[in-house]
Amino acid sequence: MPKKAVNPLYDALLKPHTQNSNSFLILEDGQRVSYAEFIQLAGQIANVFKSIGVNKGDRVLVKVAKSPEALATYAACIQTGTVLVPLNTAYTPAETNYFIADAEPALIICDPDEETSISKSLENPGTHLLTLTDNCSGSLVDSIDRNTAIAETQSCSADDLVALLYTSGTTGKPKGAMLTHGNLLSNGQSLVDCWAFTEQDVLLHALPIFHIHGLFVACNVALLSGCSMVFLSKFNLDSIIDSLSKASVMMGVPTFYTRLLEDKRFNENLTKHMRLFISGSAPMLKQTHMAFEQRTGHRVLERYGMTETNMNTSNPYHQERKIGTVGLTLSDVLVRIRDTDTGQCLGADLTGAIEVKGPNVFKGYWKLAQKTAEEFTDDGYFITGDLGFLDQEGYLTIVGRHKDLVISGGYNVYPKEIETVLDAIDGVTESAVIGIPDHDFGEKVVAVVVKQQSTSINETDLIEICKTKLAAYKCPKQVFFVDALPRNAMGKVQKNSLRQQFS
Ligand code: MLC
Ligand code: AMP
Repeated sequence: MPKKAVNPLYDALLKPHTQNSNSFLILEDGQRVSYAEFIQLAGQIANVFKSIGVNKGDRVLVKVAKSPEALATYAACIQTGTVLVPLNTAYTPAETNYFIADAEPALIICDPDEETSISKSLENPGTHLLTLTDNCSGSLVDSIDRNTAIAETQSCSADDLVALLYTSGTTGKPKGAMLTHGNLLSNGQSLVDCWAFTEQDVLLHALPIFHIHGLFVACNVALLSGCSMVFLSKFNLDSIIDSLSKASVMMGVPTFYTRLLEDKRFNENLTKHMRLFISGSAPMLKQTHMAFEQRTGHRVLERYGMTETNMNTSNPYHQERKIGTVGLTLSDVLVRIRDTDTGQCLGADLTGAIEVKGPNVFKGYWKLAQKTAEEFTDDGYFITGDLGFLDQEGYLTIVGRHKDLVISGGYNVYPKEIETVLDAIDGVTESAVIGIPDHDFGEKVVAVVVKQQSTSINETDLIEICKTKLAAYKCPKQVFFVDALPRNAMGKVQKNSLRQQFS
């Protein structure tokens, strides 16, 4: 690797901190990892990649618990020009195998418990496999200990890939969204400005690091501003309540906020020193916003993004935060609303399809050129699949989704994927999966099933079978049996009517 190479993300996120002794991560047990130590760790992991021959453009698939080492793997990917493929730890072996086959990683880093099953299913015998636990052990850690940190960085352009994040679709098959150095850098910089982050901030981080929210939005903003993060392994009410006194900013999905509001310990006293609460990944109900403001005096700042686009809009930090909206377009992003039938661009207050253009928008779907083309307009806007309107002042309100999607606790569930599993079960004639309002998760996944007359299969059986094939968060929380699914004249299942019936 050339010593003084240009590497957009390394140069902006990591290089400024090589001698920085300030805390980057504050762990649950009080241990601290300084910026310099974090970069040293990343350099050691980069050396592990180099020693086994994992090179620029190679995919590094990571399915491990949240830890400083897991986060440093992302930094090592930046440094080496390799492409991080982070996976939800909840995925079943079948789901994991799909991602491995599609991403064709040169290196897989997984929990030791999964090592045997993953290695047995590997189609490419040349794939390297290393392990990492949540308490800093495993073969990756052994390799880190044997390797000194390297300082050299791989030369990369803004257009080079740094991550592949899988997101499902209406076809039910997950697609890898290709994100570049330029995408992440431009978005991170916009967010630091928009949310007024400085090195004085301490960000309370309880999100998973396998989605853009916890990984890029949170960590890139921290690295760019030089602030610290209280790095919790997951969302846990007691840990959040204990950690709030150390923090100045918190980021979360709406479920974080509804759960906090249910706890009497969460009050104005606990939050008066905080400067900002940010929410996104799913709609926050007006009543949650209002209850939060009443309890703490803080108005949650809501923003809107997606895996393919990073963040698009945000309520402002200094000006008015309008409840029910996802705010104003970020400085380098274009958002427009188009009529879903005529394709005409719509003016203020008119609802249509939300389309987005800018340096934040991904490069395309991995190995799916045709699918990529279908998701963009001729003039280069990405069709988000969300429906909404811009008001006279430019604030965006999301009113619904054109895509068949359920968002449960901030996780996306694509009904088609669950329906495919249900429909293949003996005794099931057909199924429709919908989201219905849920106090905790915002929406919860339920299935409406037509079963064969001869079968004795019941709700528990169906949920249990789903859990063997799908990550538990995707599985229906309830199953309703009906004689027939309501269909329109075209034969399409009328999910709106099911949602009304079962909500
Ligand atoms: C966990 N479970 C869920 C669930 N999370 N079920 C439905 N929806 C969810 N979100 C299930 C588990 O499978 C398990 O089921 C049971 O609940 C308990 O699991 P847990 O791990 O103890 O759950 P918990 O810790 O309470 O997790 C809830 C949560 C978590 C809200 C803290 O889901 C979470 O951290 N969500 C954040 C997701 C996120 O980061 N989204 C960003 C996407 S990026 P069982 O059956 O085994 O008991 C994006 C773009 C953007 O959208 O704009 O940001
Ligand atoms: P994902 O594909 O996981 O990145 O999820 C992106 C989707 O989450 C978007 O297309 C929206 O439908 C939804 N989303 C993200 N933020 C918000 C928000 N603040 N309000 C409503 N929906 C949101």
